[in-house]
Amino acid sequence: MKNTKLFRLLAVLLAITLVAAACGSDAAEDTADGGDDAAATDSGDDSSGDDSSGDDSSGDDGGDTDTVTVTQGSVLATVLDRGEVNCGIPTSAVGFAEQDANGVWAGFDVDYCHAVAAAVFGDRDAVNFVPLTAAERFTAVQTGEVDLLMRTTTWTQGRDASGDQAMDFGPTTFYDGQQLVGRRSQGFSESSTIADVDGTNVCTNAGTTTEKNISDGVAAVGGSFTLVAAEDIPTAVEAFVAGQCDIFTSDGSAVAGEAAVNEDNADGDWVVFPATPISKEPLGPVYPQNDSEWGDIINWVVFATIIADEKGIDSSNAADRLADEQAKAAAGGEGLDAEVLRLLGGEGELQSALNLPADAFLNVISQVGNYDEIYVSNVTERIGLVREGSANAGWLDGGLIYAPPAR
Ligand SMILES: N[C@@H](CCC(=O)N[C@@H](CS)C(=O)NCC(=O)O)C(=O)O
Repeated sequence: MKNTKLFRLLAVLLAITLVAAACGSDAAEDTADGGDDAAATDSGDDSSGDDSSGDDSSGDDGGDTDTVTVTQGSVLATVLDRGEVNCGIPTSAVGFAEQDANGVWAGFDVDYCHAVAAAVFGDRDAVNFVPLTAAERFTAVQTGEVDLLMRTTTWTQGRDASGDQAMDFGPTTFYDGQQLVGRRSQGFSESSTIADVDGTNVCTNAGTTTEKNISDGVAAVGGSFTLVAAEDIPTAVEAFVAGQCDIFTSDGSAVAGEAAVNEDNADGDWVVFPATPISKEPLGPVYPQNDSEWGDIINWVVFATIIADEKGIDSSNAADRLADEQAKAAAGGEGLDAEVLRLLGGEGELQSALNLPADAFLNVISQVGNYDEIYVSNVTERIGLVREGSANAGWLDGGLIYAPPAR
């Protein structure tokens, strides 16, 4: 940290220019212009046919080819120098990132931005939120516009691979899967399947795995459909509400979130299907490629929230738990939970070894909360999804939320 200038110099030296797949906004603009332009009848191989899909090897987010400057290394030094974390978030995703009338952001992804700020600066508010559409998000990581992307982003092989994409992925914070919503009055029910998509108009947002999955899935059952790709989820839902689409599809959390906030529109007529999602959507942090120092920080902030949850440490008791463990250590160690002591910075150099303050995770938990608090306050209370029985339960409860030990 003392070598801030050196780090910055190195960052400049390491900045390399790559030809990368830009996330074209064409699809979104076309849709905004009139919907039909963006629609493409899907009949198999060329899948969605939307502008954002492209045919590049990078996966689902290509399109036009632009030159972007990719910064590698020294993100921590840059962030410390700036005094805040630039954190990319959804423009609007129920329970994950929503802005109130005063401009204040809240949500599951927003809280993980706060958590990183609390770890680095001891101040959950040392964060600058950068709302990004799905099509914009990866360029923002690759160019260094954001230090961290917490934007309902699915970890895929193509996005993670070195090369054009130039990004790394952290631990999954939310295990999701793609679902669809249709209207009962149009014959859809809980037992509808992907085969029932045949012949329909389907709304979603551009630049997503969502487009690819629905295209692959419908083609695999020999069907075809018309994709209406909007710039963002609210626009896609508006089109569904207006009857321009028979089906709205997205990550299950977004489908459930939109059903929750559109009760009037839904009026009992909306039905989510199929029961088992059509894809795996492991959502989590994304950051610039090849920066182990920064990647380790992001990863261990996430793990700290999970370990705290396992240990029953939350925002109301973290400081007391540290004091208790310190007292036990001072009294000879009887009853001591050494991992809690280490996690909260009361012993050892674990956080210092990450180039963070020793009390970094104490600040994360006190100022933002543990995994369960973050999940419940945003996802359960806003959308109605519970952890119990889902992949987002802790590993001891049959779920997938798991962290390596703080040792
Ligand atoms: N997880 C998928 C979909 C991402 C996505 O765009 N999700 C929606 C719903 S969860 C979203 O965040 N919308 C907010 C927005 O459009 O800003 C991906 O990574 O491609």
